[in-house]
Amino acid sequence: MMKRLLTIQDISCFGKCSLTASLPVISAMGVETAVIPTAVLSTHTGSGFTGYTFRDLTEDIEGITAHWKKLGLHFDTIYTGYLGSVEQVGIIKELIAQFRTEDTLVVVDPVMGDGGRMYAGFDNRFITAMRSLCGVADCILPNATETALLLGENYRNDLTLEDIKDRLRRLTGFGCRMAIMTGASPDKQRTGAMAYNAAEERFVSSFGKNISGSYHSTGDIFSSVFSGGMTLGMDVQQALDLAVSFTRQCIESTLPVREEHWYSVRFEPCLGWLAEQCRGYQD
Ligand code: PXL
Repeated sequence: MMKRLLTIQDISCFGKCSLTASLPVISAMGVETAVIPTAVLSTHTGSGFTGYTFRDLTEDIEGITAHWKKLGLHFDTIYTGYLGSVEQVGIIKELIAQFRTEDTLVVVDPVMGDGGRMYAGFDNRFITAMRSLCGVADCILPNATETALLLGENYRNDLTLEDIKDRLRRLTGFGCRMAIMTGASPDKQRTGAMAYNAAEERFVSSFGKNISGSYHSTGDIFSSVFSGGMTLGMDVQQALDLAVSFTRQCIESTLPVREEHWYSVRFEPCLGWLAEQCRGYQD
């Protein structure tokens, strides 16, 4: 049986992030992907776009869930990303409780900000709600900015390896089994991700050559590959290595066209490679 993943995030109609990045990426990995859109936006809210439309879809979620319950659908993985409102976070916690079975992996990417700044539209109430969603997850995948927001600390861009380990330990205090810091840079040469498994008290990391600059959508792409990889049965090291390597390739593919492609990364030429890496894991 093909593995099945449900991802819950917005559709930014233009801008290649959240669903319009996750869906092609996870499908290319050979994992069946169902979606619940949390909001529809004309573009993402990142710097460079102003005047975007935003329609919150909170009201639709309970109807979708009720229908799916009648169909008896099962998901191997539930992966949440950008959520549209505080109220929605509670509804999604409920959805997870309803659909989770013993073998379901719940991945929460607490999308709230980057580069030390919170995205437009979020506030302290949202951070509190996101902490409680992190508490029901198996794995959470914050970047350094989201880590600071969740822990109620000031953002720092100079975290050492020991600082990263300290934050990961404290993040698992919310109740999740594993916390993974994405875009983690323990020194100027390397960027990647570091995971802490609280039950085993074990760290796993994957770093590649640092590429300077900030690239929109790479968090969503990283979380998608990690979630897809875990769904296929990779271990954490394999899923992290694949996510780090694919994300780096997407950035490298964007560098020559960065001026006109500032709003996201050019992931499309890299999908064939990703599919190839996953072939051996499919049933
Ligand atoms: O890539 C994260 C993300 C997802 N969805 C929306 C966003 C952003 C980041 O800016 O604005 C709508």
